[in-house]
Amino acid sequence: MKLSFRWYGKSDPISLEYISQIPGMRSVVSAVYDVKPGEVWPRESLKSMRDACEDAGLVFDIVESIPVHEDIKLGLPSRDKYIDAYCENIRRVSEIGVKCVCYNFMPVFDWTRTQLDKKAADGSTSLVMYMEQLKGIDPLRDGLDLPGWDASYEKEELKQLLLSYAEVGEEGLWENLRYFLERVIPVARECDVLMAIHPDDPPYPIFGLPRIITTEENLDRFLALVDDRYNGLTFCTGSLGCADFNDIPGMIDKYSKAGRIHFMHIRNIRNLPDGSFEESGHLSACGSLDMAKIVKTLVNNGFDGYVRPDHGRMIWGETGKPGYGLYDRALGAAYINGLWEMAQSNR
Ligand code: CS2
Ligand code: MN
Repeated sequence: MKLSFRWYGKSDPISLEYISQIPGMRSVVSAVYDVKPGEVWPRESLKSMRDACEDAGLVFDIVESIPVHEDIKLGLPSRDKYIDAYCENIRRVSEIGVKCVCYNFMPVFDWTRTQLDKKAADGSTSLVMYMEQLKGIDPLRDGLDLPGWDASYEKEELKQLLLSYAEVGEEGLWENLRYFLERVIPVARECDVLMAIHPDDPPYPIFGLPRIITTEENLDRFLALVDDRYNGLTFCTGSLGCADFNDIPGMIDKYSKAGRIHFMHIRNIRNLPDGSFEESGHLSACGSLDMAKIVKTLVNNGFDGYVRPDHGRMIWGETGKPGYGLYDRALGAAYINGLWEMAQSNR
C-alpha cells in the first residue's frame, strides 16, 4: 500500500513536515483549492505543490478531488466545456506525476453531517449524523455549507438546483455519469491516471436529491458503465459503512480482487439503531466496522494502491478543520500500519 495523508495546501495549519514525521507516510493527497469547480488548474500551482511535497520528502501523486461541475451532473448542454476542462486537468496533474484522481458524483452536497463537534464522554469531538437532527434541517431555509465542500450556493441558486435534480432523477444521473465517464476515462488511460470515484456519504438520497454511488449493486453498475481498470473506486469504509445494507469486508474483497479499488479511505464508524452514526475512534472496538478484517482482506488480495486514514476526531485540544486534524488522523495512520504489518506477517 501507499500510505497517504490529505493536505489542504499551503493554508493548511498542518505542515508537510509534520505529515512526513508520521511513520510510513509516503504520499500527499491534495488539490488546487483556489480555483472554482469546472475551471482549469494553473500549472504553476500544481508545480509548486509538487515541489513543496518533494522538499518534505513526500510525493504528491494523488489528487482529491477534481470537482465535477454541477452542469455535468445535470447533463446540461454546457457540460461539454466543463468535461473538456476536466480532461485538461487530468492531463495537467499527470504532467506533475499524479497517478490517481479521487472525485465524487454527489448532486449539490458533498458529505453531509448534522453536527461537526459532537462531544464524546472522553472529551474528544467528532462528526456525527443524527436522524433526529436531520429531520429538522431544510437546506433552503437554513442554508448548508460544510467545511471541505468545494462549492456553496445562494438560496435562489440552491432552489433551482434542487428543482433541476428532481427532474433528472436517479436514472438521469446514471445517464449523465455514463456520458462523463465515456469522455474522461479514455483521457485518464492515455495519461495513466487511475480515476477513483468516492461513494456518496451517506449512501442514500438526502434532501430529496438522488444519490447513486451507494450499494454493491450500484457499484457493480458503475464499474460496468465503462469496464476499464482506469474507471475505479475510492473505497471509503466510513461512507459505505454507515448503512447496514453494505457488507464492507465482502465488497472490499470483491473489488480489490477485480483490481478496481485504487484508493482506500479507512476509518471506523459507530452506527446507531435508528440509522444515525458517529465517527468514532479507529479501533474496531470503538465502532461498528471490523478494521482488522478490512486490512486483512486488502493484504490477502495483494492491494498496492493508495490508503489514507480518512476523517479523525479532534483530540488533545486540537482545533482546526473538523475531521481533518493532525493528531487523530496520525493515530489512524499508525493503526493502519500496525494492522497492515500484522496481516502481512500472517500471510
Ligand atoms: C469526504 C469527502 O472522504 C472524505 O474526506 O469527506 O469530502 C471526499 O473527499 C469527497 O467526497 C471526494 O470527492
Ligand atoms: Mn472518504
